[in-house]
Amino acid sequence: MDTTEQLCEDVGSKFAIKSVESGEPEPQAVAGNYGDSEIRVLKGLEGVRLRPGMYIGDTGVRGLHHIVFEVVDNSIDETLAGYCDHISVVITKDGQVSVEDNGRGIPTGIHPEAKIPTIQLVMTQLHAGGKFEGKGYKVSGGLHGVGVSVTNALSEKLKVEVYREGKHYIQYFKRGDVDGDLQVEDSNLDKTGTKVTLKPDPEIFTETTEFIYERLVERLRELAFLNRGLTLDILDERTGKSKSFHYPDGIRQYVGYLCEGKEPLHTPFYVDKNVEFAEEEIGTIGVEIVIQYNKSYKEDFYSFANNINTYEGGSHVTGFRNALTRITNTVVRRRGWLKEKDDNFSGEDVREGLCAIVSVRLSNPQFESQTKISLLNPEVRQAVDGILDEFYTAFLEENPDVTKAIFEKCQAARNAREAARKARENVRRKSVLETCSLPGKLADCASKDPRECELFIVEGDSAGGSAKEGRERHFQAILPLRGKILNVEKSRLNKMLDNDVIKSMIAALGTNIGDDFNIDKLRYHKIVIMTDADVDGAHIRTLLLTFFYRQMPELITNGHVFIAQPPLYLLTKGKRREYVYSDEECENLLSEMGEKTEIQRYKGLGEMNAEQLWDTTMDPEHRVMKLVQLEDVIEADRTFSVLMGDEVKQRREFIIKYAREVKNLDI
Ligand code: 28F
Repeated sequence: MDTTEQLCEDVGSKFAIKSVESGEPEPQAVAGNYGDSEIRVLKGLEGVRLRPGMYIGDTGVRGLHHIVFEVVDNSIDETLAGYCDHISVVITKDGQVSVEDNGRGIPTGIHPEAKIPTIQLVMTQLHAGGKFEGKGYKVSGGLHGVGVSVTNALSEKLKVEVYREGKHYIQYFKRGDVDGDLQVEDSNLDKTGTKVTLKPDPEIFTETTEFIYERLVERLRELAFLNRGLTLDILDERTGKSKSFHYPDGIRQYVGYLCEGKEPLHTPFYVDKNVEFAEEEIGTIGVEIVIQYNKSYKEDFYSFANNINTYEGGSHVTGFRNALTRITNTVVRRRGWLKEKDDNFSGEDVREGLCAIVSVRLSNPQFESQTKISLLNPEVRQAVDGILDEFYTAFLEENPDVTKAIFEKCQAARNAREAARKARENVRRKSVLETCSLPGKLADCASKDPRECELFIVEGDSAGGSAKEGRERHFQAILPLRGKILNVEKSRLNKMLDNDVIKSMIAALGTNIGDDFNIDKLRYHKIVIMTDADVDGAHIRTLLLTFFYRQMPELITNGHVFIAQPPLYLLTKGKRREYVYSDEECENLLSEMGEKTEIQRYKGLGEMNAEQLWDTTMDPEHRVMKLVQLEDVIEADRTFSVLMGDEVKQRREFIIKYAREVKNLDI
């Protein structure tokens, strides 16, 4: 008999069905006669295979990695319950992934209500991932919160192993269905835990089933910072690469990592407390916050809810911002530094040079949507506000030197903002930004329909020349960038607008910037950054991405920014000519083409003629472009801070490390 159906009869409505945001009806829920335990969850995992996107977002690279994170989240739940301090991830030689934790091991006995082994229940029942007992399992991660059964459904093969009470249990699954009974053998290993080994289903992940080591590494590092004391290991057997993350001081260390390169003003403020709510549906909310000001002018703020990066903020962020502004103003007034006649500092004043992380844990997180990751629960705002009100106020009161430094920072920010406003008004009246004249260097396209228009921002005049010659004039525009564009991190708005390169770029895009940004005026829906494949090129790309991220973030969140991928080599043998885009591809092709193959390495775009540039990099039929995503930019932003920030020592180290490749890095 189909286990899922059997299960549903027995457990009935105990299983909450999470609403999905697609607006489509629930495929697996068939309403019967409520109250007669007649709500059936029909073949839940078939629904998952039918519409995987509804459960994991997409079936591309992102979704592929998501199914691993879903398994890791199960282990993290065991960590949060207090029973697991070590998680190991392995990418095997044959491209499978295993995740192992040292928790208690999924129970293997017959579940009293479902009447099948709990382990089988966890693996085959939607949303059954520990959330139904209530005891000790209150907080659970996972953006989609769908549980490991979804991973199971989307895996061609999956093996679960449990070490518990001196036994080693094994069960196999195929595309979500059990594949044989639960096996038991004596284990002479003195350990407990759960291990899942999975092979993603190529029928589902049609684009690729190849795991990217770095993608897993990034998430594991983040989880290690967010769960202090937990050790997360990863090994890639395909390459032998491995890493281990362990941060006893958790998010306090995260601040050091994220604001690497910036000179801190004080030792961080840190708090980790639970707030109890009388309402049973709310229960306990965990609030963990770290705050550290540095000498930069930027705000570095990261927020998490149940280990998920809430890029778009939400109630915890609102709570944080309000409380920070209010508390700072109250404390500096009480000290008499802000006089009665003075205005309060604005939120922006208070956040300049702030590096902070807010991480909350709650049992019933409500997220706004799958892409715009934002936390809704209103009670969290109150929890965060209350915690800061008590502990951050005390911190400032007890550390007058720190408070003084923050006060001076706020004042400098306010003065600068005032000066910038005046300068901007000046600029606005006479500047190129408001007139319709386009910069002289821009080779514009003929079409006026932004949807089909593409702007190539090209490094160097010579490559710019080839691009102009090679382009399809109807919809492709070229803006060559000469020299170094200025360092936006260290400059304020008024100075930035004096820069010619920045000015011509803003004029070409048509949107204006900052508060005046208007996406409806965007003249090109694709903006393609085309730089050389060397350190200088990477530098210019970082500058541009940082500029977009800080001044025109919607360009990035709306998916308008791309990075061109020019080839690295041209291989020729006889009549055969192949452009190659990576070192790996080059090696493979070389062995295929055999001896006497000629290799030409492209050191810069300038080495390609117009036709080659069109064929390899600009022709929509053949080119490869990388869509810039928020995560890429955040990493660029960090790199940028290291390069441009205040810490000279780190900058030197970075430059020395890459010195061999640098032509004329001028920072
Ligand atoms: C590699 C993936 O899935 N680890 C897990 C546990 C431990 C328990 C558990 C999991 C309890 C009531 C369902 C053990 N002993 N790693 C994992 N470790 N699930 S998943 O319980 C499942 C729920 O029904 C566990 C006592 N309580 C809980």
